[in-house]
Amino acid sequence: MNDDGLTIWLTGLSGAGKSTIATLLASRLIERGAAVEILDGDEVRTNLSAGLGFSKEDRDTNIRRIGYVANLLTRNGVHVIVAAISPYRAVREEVREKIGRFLEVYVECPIDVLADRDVKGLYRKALAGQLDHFTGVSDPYEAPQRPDVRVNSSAETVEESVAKVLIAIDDLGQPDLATGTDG
Ligand code: ADX
Repeated sequence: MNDDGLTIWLTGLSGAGKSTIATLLASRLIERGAAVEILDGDEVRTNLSAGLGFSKEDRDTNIRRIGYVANLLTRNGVHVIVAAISPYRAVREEVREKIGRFLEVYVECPIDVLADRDVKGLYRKALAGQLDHFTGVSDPYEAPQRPDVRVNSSAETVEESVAKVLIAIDDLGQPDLATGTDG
């Protein structure tokens, strides 16, 4: 593994598996000798973004803050794994352009599966009309159109999803292979 940092940005609905994938991916990268940090939406919102809500403006602010920290770490050789819904395409593109070494991973899961799992009980409330601005039910989610990696937690295991991300990371680090040259 080379010494360049990288931001691996997991976007997807609440409960889709972003944090679970982030945790296993972090272990795999640490095993390979990388310096790794996870920036998880739920945790960021209890400190760096404490006080922010779920309006478009507050979510965009949250994503810009996460992007700012991810950029600082990435340029110092850290592999940063972001796990945040990040529902708006424009601000995702903005942070991608700032950071440069960036992989966008779309963590997909059908909404009916999420509503069945409903670990936090939020889907039930949102579907009953008791929770405004809940992503995917009463608030928008702009899915990536060309993510670098697409994983699906209703169709594959966490191990399989993480393996896909690791392949994409390896492809980034091997430009000769990616361009098909053999020099
Ligand atoms: S983001 O939109 O700004 O990227 P973030 O990932 O930080 O969101 O936080 C999402 C978490 O906040 C969810 O996993 C869920 O636990 C909680 N949450 C509370 N209210 C909402 C809501 N209205 N929409 C989405 N998530 C919510």
